[in-house]
Amino acid sequence: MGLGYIARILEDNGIQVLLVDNYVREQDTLRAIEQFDPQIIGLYMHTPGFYVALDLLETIRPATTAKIVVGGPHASLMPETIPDYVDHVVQGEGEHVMLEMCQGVEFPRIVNNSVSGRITKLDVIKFPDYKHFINEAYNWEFELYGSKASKVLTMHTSRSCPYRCSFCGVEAIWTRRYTYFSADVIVNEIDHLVETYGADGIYFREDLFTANHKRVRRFAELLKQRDYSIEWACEARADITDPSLIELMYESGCRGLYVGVESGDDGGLDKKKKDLDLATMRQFFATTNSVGLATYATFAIGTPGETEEEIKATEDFIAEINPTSHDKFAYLGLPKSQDYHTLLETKDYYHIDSSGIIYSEKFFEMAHRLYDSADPRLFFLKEQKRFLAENKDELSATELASYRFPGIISDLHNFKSSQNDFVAKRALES
Ligand code: B12
Ligand code: SF4
Repeated sequence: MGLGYIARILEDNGIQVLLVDNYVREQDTLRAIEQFDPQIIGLYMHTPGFYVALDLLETIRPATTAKIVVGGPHASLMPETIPDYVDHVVQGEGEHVMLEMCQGVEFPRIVNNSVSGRITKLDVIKFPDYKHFINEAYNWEFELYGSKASKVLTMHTSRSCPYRCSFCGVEAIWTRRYTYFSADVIVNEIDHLVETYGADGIYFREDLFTANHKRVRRFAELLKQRDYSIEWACEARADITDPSLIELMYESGCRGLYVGVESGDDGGLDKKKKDLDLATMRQFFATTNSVGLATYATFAIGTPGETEEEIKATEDFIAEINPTSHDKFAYLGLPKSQDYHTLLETKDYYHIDSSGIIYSEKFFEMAHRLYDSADPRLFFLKEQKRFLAENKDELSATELASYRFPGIISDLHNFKSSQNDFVAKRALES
């Protein structure tokens, strides 16, 4: 979506754009570059994709004289890890910097747009043009929530999150300043997606769609008044305690909420700086369950300082709140969250890879406890430890999986975990 936003502003200003998504479908990027012959190449980089992006950069650099620009979460967080031959690294939002760069404005190598460059009201920009995505093999469904919708289009309507969870890197990527499109503009865009592409579902994939309850209420009211019906799902916080808002969301077509619950212990929630208590979460899940609104609850387990008692209380709490589905993830130190800094201070890790990801001892143990023994993630970790012991290459788990050990892709066939199943399917498709 990030590249989609950038493409939109460039195209609206008469600049030709070719958008290549190697995540959904691995493509011959060199050939695409040769045919399109761009003056500027922009690359999205997030930390999990660091090694993949490096491989791509190393292929591209000798083959083109085009200016190469890297942006995205990893560029915002760890610009120092991006190779010197990259002409520009953009931290923060890319729309205006890329437009000005294409128009010939000169920039320093590292463009820090994270704080002062933030677009305060997103309504001033346009949503990505779906012509770039519509014919690609994306997941056009949201089976995770039991919905039968089959033309589910993704939207991203807000940036950042005003909260401060200790394991989360959002603040370091965006600052805590929450910006968003207004409800009216979102619903107008949905009108367009329904009319042009026959959309029957919208999946809001953003850090926190529901941070501003007033916006959510207005959005649901407007959508309910439309003469078409459409289903939607989003990432939410378990802090919506007003049952009338949850009911309204359901009536407007909401069929699924992706909720980070994280712990079943008030002390544990405090340590994770969740700024929520169990009583509020109980109330939230009682309402979603009574309304029939599906929930997918997630738990980051093994964050620094978490105790066995807290983990046991989390198990009990999952049974009590009864979400429609849930997953527990072993905490891995993605750069620059508060917990990440704690791990650096306590030195409680066995490896930091070149992208900056910290592998804590607890992570290794927790992954073996939480994931099924056939889960390929465990295979990645074991291989990674072996590599480290033999002092060979420095590889991330993801990298081991997708690039160095193609054979294990077949293991993904058997890999079932509600959310990651989609990721696995995507990997197989591409
Ligand atoms: C949709 C999504 C997914 C999808 C699709 C991922 C994909 N590969 O396409 C799914 C569900 C599969 C997914 C999975 C995962 N995800 Co995810 N995901 C997102 C999410 C919610 C939205 C992405 C988006 O559309 N953003 C909207 C646009 C507007 O923002 P943007 O992409 O950052 O782009 C802007 C700027 O960064 C910049 N920019 C971006 N590219 C470029 C390029 C240039 C040249 C320039 C100049 C600027 C620029 O300009 C853009 C417009 O302003 C983000 C959260 C987020 N807020 O971005 C997490 C996020 C990217 N995911 C994250 C993580 C950790 C994961 C997983 C590891 C989770 C897990 N434990 O399994 C996996 C990894 C899978 C993989 N290998 O990619 C982290 C990455 C953190 C990091 N340090 O990089 C994020 C940032 C969430 C977070 N807040 O921590 N994810
Ligand atoms: S985990 Fe969710 S609620 Fe907490 S800071 Fe990150 S995005 Fe916000």
